Amino acid sequence: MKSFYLLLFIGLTTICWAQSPQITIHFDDTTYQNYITIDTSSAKVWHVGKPQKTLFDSAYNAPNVILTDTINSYPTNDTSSFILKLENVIWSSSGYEIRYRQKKDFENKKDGGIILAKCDDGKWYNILNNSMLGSHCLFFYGFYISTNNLDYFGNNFGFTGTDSTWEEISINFMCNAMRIQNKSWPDVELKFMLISDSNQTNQEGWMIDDIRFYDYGGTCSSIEEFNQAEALNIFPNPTYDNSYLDLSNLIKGNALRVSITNLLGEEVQLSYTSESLTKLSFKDFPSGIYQIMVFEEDKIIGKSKIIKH
Ligand SMILES: [Ca+2]
Ligand SMILES: [Ca+2]
Repeated sequence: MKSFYLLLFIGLTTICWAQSPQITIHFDDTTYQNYITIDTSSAKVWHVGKPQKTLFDSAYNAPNVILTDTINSYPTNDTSSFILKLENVIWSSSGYEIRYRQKKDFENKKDGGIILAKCDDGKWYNILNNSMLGSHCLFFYGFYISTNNLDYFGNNFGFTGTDSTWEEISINFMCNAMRIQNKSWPDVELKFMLISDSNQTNQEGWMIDDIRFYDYGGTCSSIEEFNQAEALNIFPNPTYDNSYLDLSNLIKGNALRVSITNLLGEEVQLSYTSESLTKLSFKDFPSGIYQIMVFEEDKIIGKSKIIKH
C-alpha cells in the first residue's frame, strides 16, 4: 500500500477551508455540462443521475452524481472515462486545488479508477502513478486522500477495492502544473477512467460528486518566466552532502526563496537566503534528482537540477 498524504500542503489546505470554491460541480442541474465531457465512444458507462444501487444509493448532495451507471454494475474490459476541463477560469494564482467526494466498489486489485492529467507535452498521464509526476507535470503537488490509500491494480496505481463511505480527495497543483500547447494560461484537464479486467464480479464501480475548484490567490509565475529563469550553477553536482548554489547574479539585497522539489514535484526543502554563494545540504535526502527553484517574491528567477548520490 502506498500513502500519498502530502503534509506539505496542510498550510495551503488550511487557507482553502477558509474560502469558498470558485467553481462547484454538483451534478444537480445542467451546469456540470460546462466542465464535464463524458466519453461516449465506448460503452456508455458514465451516467449523471440519481444512484439506485445497493451501496451507491444516494448522492453526496442530492439528487445526482456522476457514476459508472446509475443502475447496473460496471462492464468487463472497459476503459470508459469522463473529462473534467476547467478553462477560462481566473489564472492569477500560485496554487490551486480540486477537491471531490467519491465512493468506490471495484474487484480488489483487479479493477479500479485512475485519474489522468493532460501534462506539459499534451499527453495524458496517470497522476496517481507517482513515478509519472515531476517529469511530465512539473509543479504538480500531489494528493491528499482523507481515508484510503491508493493501491496497485493491473499496471496502474489508482483507486481499487470497496469503500462505501464518502471519501474526500484533494488534488493540488500550481498554476503552471499543466503547461500545454504554448498557452499562456493552461486549461486543467483531468480524465477519470474506469479500468476493468475480463472477470465480471457485478460490482458498482465509481461514484463522484461535489467537485470543487479552489484558487488560493497570489501571483502566478508564468511559463515564460520559468523558461527564462536563469540556469544556476550548483557544485559539486552530483553531491553526497553539501553543495553551493551560485546566486551572485541574482542577489540584489532582498532574501530569495530557494525551493527544492523531488521528482514527484513535492517540495522537500524551503529556505531563504541573501548569500551569493548559498550552501544547501542534501545529506538527509534520498538518492535521486532534485529541482532547485529560486524565487524573488512569487517570480521564478533561477533554476537548477542536482543529482544526489
Ligand atoms: Ca450532487
Ligand atoms: Ca473485474
